[in-house]
Amino acid sequence: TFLENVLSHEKFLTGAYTTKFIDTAPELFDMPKRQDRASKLLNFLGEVMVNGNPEVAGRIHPNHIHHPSAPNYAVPIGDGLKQKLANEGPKAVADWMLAQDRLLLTDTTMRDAHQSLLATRVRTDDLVKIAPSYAARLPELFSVECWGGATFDVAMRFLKECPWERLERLSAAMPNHLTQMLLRASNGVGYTNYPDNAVKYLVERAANAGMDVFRVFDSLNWVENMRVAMDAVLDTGKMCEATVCYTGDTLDANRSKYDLKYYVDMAKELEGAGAHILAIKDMAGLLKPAAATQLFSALKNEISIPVHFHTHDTSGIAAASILAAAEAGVDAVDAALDSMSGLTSQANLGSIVAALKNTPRDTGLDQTALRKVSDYWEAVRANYVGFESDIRCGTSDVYNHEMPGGQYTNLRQQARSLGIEEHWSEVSDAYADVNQMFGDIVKVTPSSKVVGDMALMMVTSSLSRDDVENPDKEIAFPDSVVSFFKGELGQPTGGFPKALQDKVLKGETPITVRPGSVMDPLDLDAERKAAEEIAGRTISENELASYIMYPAVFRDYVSHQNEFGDVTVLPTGAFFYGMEAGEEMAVDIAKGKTLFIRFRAMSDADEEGRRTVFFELNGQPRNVKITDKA
Ligand code: 3PY
Ligand code: ZN
Repeated sequence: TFLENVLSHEKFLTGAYTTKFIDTAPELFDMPKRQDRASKLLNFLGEVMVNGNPEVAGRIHPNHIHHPSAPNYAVPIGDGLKQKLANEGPKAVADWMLAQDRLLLTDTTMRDAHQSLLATRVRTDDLVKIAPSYAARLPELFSVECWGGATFDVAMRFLKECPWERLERLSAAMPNHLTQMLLRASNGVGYTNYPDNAVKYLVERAANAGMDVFRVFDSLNWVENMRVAMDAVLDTGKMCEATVCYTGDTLDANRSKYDLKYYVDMAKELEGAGAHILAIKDMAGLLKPAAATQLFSALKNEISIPVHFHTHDTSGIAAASILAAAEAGVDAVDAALDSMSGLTSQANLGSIVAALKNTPRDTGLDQTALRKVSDYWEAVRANYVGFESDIRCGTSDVYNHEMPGGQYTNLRQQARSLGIEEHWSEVSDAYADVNQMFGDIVKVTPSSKVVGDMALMMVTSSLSRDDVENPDKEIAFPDSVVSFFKGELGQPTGGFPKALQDKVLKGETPITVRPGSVMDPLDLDAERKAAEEIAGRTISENELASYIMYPAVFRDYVSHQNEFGDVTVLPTGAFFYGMEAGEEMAVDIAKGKTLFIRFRAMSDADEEGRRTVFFELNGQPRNVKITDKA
């Protein structure tokens, strides 16, 4: 009620009100909206407690819910590279990188590490809570990778969160740090080519929401297909980190398609296209230490922009390649905080810092602060146990199948759901066969999905490579494979294997030009109208970008939001698993507006199958009725 609002108002409680209080505090009147938000949240919690959150159905639940808290600190936050970029521009940041003796580090914990270990499920609440510690205690980091890749899609699809709010909140909470994202060039943050103006719109919105460093890659290393995204980044004044994806083995003379010259030539082409930084993206973790020495020495000789190395620890020896790269003069590397490192994730950041201590490439990072932040992630990770894979150790099999770290656990999960997990070694062999059959291609989202789909199909249908290549044997190729051979992801190095392409396309003519060049531009006004129709309200420019990337996911997301409100405000334990009887939590639904929610009890189902869930909301009893679907 109005009176309650007055009595609980911050100004009233602290005595900081005058006779004009009511006129100057319009929020006193927003009762229906506030009620409404509270009711929606209680309905969501009731749903989770009666029927379970479908996102964790059938998954292991944590033994007990952790309440991770960020370490205390009292350090003023000074200016950092974010200010340098804003004030002096991207070239100045690149020059600064080149002038450093120390090895620069990007922390990937907020993006790739949880994408690769926990199916990308880490929620905004867990990310934002630790962000101030990054700002205060880890100012020496080069950047914080916290957005893009699969996070955009998963935030909306599974976590019912707005990816844009995540970015804006992280950027605000780390005002000194460069934020970094992974952008799949013309595939945006999706799995397929988008029209050029859609890619440009996404990049503009991201820059506007606080994104600083755009790592741009193409899933077939086709530079032609990277220019639209690169130019869009260059136009925003932010940093364009153009990427060479690493595959094969430069040490192996029999894998000559991807030799040292191939990588150096592509790097030069990207430098010529205006990149501020060059990334070597070793998404599967195939770059061996001796090859790293060779590659980074060559790159440091041949190009004049800083070089940034990204790899995965699937083999268990990523750190050896990182230290070799450091020795060879690489400017920056990616790593994940200790408790989120290893296996299909990045190498251990704290250990790299320790290994380089008191050497010419000493990173300058505070080891105590790193340990504290890692402790936080350890507690966070425990709440996501249901999304862990059961991989326990590094595997040299990665040099055989060459699966990206972000795909490996995913594909294993898919194999499990198809009932062929015991045949995993067949899947990994099929994956390697498909790669050769498709002409030895770069495998990274979305080309990796094409190879994965085909490999699963072959194992579930007991097809060999000979069967697939046999012109007389009818094969029902997966849609992604047909699209790949049509040229819809672009052109692979060395072209498509002709005979197989003919067989897949059954006479249809593939395109050989850049897919974006034959797509009509999106009519943004029409898209907006369609999205607003779906949402039943006006939408923001950022939401328009969400809709453009994922129309169907956006529809489900806004419908969830209309029913339950903004569930991002809930702590992770409550979001996935509900509350314990007697438990109380404080939920900040807006600045200065906190709900105190206590769960008291739940009734048996009545004759209509409905349970009553008894809560206290700010001390007052509140019940919701939820249909038990069991
Ligand atoms: C992604 O595109 O999401 C990746 O992580 C590729 O490595
Ligand atoms: Zn990666």
